[in-house]
Amino acid sequence: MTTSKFIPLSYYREYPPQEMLRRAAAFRGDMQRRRTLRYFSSRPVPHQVIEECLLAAGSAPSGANLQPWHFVVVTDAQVKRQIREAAEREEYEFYHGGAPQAWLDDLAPLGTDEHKPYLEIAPYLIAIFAQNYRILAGGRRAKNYYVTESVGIATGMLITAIHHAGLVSLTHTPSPMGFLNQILGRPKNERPFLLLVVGYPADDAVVPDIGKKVFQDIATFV
Ligand code: IYR
Repeated sequence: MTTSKFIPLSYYREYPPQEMLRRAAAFRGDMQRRRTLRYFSSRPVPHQVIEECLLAAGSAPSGANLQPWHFVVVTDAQVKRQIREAAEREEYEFYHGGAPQAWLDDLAPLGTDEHKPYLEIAPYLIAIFAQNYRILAGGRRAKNYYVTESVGIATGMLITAIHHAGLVSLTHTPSPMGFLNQILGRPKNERPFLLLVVGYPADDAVVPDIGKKVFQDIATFV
């Protein structure tokens, strides 16, 4: 058994209650301005910004701190085209008989279809992979824990970091997305989790006129 080593909690910051409330409310307001976008500009975004956002995502909590994620940042036009073509093939199936009518009805307010031009227009596609298991130094497999929860939390933090930086994103989930392993050369232990499209909004970007649930419908104090 390895013995654990502990160090003092030196990074924590407490705020006086009023300041705490001001911060919480300001953050809430800022988060409520985030919108998922489907209309991107091709304007370049500095690599360093994306790197900072990925480091923020990488600070997420994870099962046994095994950090079972890998982020592939795609900027190459050729690779983006391959991803768009593969995604649109899958999406065509989805929108033309693959998806049950009830699902298509639920999606109607979003105005989505099989056309995904933003996969080539946006400066960055971030393919997020979940590592279902680990390969140890000797080649043996070892378990990861709470993989979906861990990668979901990291992805949420990435979306938050991207918004905080002043960029927009789209959580895109072509299904199935096994083609991402093939195109991006990722190993068998990695399962494509989500494709995040990142950049500036197009000048004429629009968003669906939809809202979020009110507090009483999302939370209960007991
Ligand atoms: N993956 C498809 C369909 C889709 C599904 C859900 I659930 C959404 O919230 C949005 C879209 C697509 O990207 O069009």
